[in-house]
Amino acid sequence: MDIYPRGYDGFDSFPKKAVEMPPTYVLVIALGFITAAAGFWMYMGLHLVAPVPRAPRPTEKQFVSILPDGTRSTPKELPCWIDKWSAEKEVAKRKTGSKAPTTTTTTTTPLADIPIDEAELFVSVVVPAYNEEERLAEMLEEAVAFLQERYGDAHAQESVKDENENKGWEIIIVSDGSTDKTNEVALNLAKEHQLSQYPNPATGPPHGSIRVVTLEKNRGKGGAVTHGMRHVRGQYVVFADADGASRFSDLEKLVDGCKSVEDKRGRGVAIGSRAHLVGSEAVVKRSKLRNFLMHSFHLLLYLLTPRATARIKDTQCGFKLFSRASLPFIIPYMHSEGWIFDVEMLMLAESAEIPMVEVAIGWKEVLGSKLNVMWDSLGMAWGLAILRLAWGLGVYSKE
Ligand SMILES: Nc1nc2c(ncn2[C@@H]2O[C@H](COP(=O)(O)OP(=O)(O)OP(=O)(O)O)[C@@H](O)[C@H]2O)c(=O)[nH]1
Ligand SMILES: [Mg+2]
Repeated sequence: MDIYPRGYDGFDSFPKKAVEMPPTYVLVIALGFITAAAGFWMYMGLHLVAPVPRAPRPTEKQFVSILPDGTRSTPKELPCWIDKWSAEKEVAKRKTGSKAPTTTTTTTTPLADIPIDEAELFVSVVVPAYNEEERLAEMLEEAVAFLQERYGDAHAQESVKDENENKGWEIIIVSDGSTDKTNEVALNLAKEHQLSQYPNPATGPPHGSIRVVTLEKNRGKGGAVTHGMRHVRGQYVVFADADGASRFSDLEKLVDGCKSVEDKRGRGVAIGSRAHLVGSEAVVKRSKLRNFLMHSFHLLLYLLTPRATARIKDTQCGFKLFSRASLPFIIPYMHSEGWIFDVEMLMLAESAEIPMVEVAIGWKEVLGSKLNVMWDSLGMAWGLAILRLAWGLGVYSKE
């Protein structure tokens, strides 16, 4: 049976008269509304997805080291330049009623001039370590041997310090919620070195050249490095991977590079770079996928980051050095917990007009990488986009 009226061919429009379009100005207003709503929800969404670093827990502000008698210390309070600096900044803000510095005006605002505690030693090394019982000891051996030879005992007699003020070092190992024997390995090594290889100080503060800090819960490399850098005592601060991939003695090159670019306020950043190794056996031997992802990431960086950061050839190298004066312009404003934190550090340095220099360093492939090439690359691309948007749209600020 035919259920449609006679003459209906299935393509009739209803109503039969032509559809009237609204006037153009209505369309423009509607489009404006839709764009504003999309922008609003994107902005709100950004608030939800942009990482917010968790506050350190009380035990995370403590360290364990080896005492002169070879026993393990009880947990002791870590010095924390940033707490004091933040408190002073708050007071200054309230007094002057001035606004906190914003990205490009940082160098001219008085708040930015609040100094941090003076350095107590020449160089601090921050080592993020997540389940590194296998790889850490070798890295520490190399680092301690170099530091001790080049920068001497952290507790050297005053006269030795006077001779050469580039004296004293510390290593802060930030065990990032490790579930293996990372802490044991670090403390055992501290014990061996402090008791056998080098003389105990007759007087002065107890040994503490290697400090082990434990994060209760895994944060990610960025979180661990940032945490360690809140507690450094050095005039220069370098972070280095626990796998010992970078040649540790190149630290001296980083120090020299940093000194050569420092501004009048002593601010400078030296970035270890493996860019000169592209094309070498170590890089060529990597899988095609890894090299492809590396190039894609470089392109993304070039497109998404501001000029000075975009010019850096190797943003991801785990060997970067900061002068102490640079720290208050970078560390308090860090958000990234994962692998993309290096880029945030460089963007912050750039926004505060801190001079940066890339320094070629030696580097070797070390087995046991924790990087999942596919997933971590996607995570980094996502992290970079969020980071850029969050800084660009004011979700992150230097308040
Ligand atoms: N704190 C923390 N550190 C991590 C985490 N994953 C890796 N690391 C540390 O980051 C550093 C570098 O890790 P690797 O696994 O060597 O990764 P990578 O050097 O970027 O990659 P490769 O070039 O393949 O070696 C090491 O010191 C690790 O212990 C993590 O979840 N948390
Ligand atoms: Mg590595």
